[in-house]
Amino acid sequence: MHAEFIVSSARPAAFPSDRLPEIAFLGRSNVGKSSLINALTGQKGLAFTSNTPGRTQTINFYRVDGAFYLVDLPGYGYARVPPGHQLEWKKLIEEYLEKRDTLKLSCLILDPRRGWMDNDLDLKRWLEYHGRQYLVIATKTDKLNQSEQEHGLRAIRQEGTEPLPFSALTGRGVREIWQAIAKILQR
Ligand SMILES: Nc1nc2c(ncn2[C@@H]2O[C@H](COP(=O)(O)OP(=O)(O)O)[C@@H](O)[C@H]2O)c(=O)[nH]1
Ligand SMILES: [Mg+2]
Repeated sequence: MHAEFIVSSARPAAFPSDRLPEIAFLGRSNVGKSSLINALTGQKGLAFTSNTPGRTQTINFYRVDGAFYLVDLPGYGYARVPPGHQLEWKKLIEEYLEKRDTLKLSCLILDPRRGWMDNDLDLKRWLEYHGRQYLVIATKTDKLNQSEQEHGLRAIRQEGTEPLPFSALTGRGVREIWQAIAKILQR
């Protein structure tokens, strides 16, 4: 598999226009979106990861095998971002999620230590309202012991979705996520 960075932009006019299918990754700042993309592709430096969240207000497109895109969306819910930026974030994300007709699947990434936060739930309801297909991923499971994991996953199920357990550190869940993506791309 070969993945390559294509473009980072906040302007829809600059997004790829080759109409390949897209798989988007959504979640709070610092939840682990970029790490997940790196783990999926097996390319550590592909998506930019950082400990200073809330910086990226652009949408990053990575093309895999010239066949489809993995799309890293800007994170939300970072308290230190000024309110004006949160509005910009909302506009950018909602426009992408609502209008992008090449979007086939949205992966909503949660931290099972925190479970559903208000912004996550807003996004989940938004995706459902707009009839968008989505997959919930519980990441950083390596940070939890067995009973903490069970507790965290159970709390996520309360909202009627089965989370897919993942760890960028151990590679747990990589195969299952690819299976879910392959199923969508086959249609
Ligand atoms: N232990 C552990 N740390 C992770 C995992 N995924 C991400 N991280 C760390 O969490 C921080 C934020 O990750 P990043 O991918 O940049 O999050 P993003 O803001 O959602 O793109 C980084 O320090 C990562 O190394 C994981 O599965 N396990
Ligand atoms: Mg990131």
